[in-house]
Amino acid sequence: MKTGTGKKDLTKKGKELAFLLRHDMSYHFAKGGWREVSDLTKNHGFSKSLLEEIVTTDEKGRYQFDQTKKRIRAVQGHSVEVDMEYVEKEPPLELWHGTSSRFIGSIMKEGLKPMSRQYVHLSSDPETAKKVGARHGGDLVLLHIRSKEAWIYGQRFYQAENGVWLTDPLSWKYIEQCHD
Ligand code: HQG
Repeated sequence: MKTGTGKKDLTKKGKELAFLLRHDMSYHFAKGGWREVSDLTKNHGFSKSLLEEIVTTDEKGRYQFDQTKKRIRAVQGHSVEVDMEYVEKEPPLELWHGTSSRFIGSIMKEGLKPMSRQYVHLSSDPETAKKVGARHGGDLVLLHIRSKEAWIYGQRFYQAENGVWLTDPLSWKYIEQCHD
């Protein structure tokens, strides 16, 4: 007997959930970025079991329930202005950012900007950064970030529950393009 949601449906509802938890300007998110599960079940066609399935199977660990399972949130990636209560954290020596060659001129002039999101997103390994960069099409460019040095000079870093590193706009001074 077939159980659970088909892979295609799960991907579609996952994308819808990403929008509802990161980008939905019509919703007033609670501090921490939480949204009521009851709102998603009553108004957006999610069942509790579907939400559980998305949270547990999401390959990037994008979502999280609170302890009571009455609220759910995305752990990073927001465009809506919400206080995620991230705690500042000392970063490792180096971090990575993958992007498209068409953005490079501007990045090396203006630094990395959050663009439509609340923070600049960085990866702790080059392989992950390459996957992130490949989403943008064009020629992939891998950037090496001297994160510890930036931190020493006052740059703030945070780490989301799924391991993604976040920072405020970052000067080009701490960024180098990798050539392999
Ligand atoms: C670029 C995905 C021009 C930046 C991933 C990036 C990640 C500039 C694009 C997460 C710039 C923004 C975030 C500047 C930055 N001039 N372009 N000054 N500064 N850019 O998608 O980092 O699947 O908002 O290089 O896995 O690609 O959504 O950021 O190419 O963790 O969970 O502007 O999104 O996660 O693109 O990806 P994005 P991102 P999810």
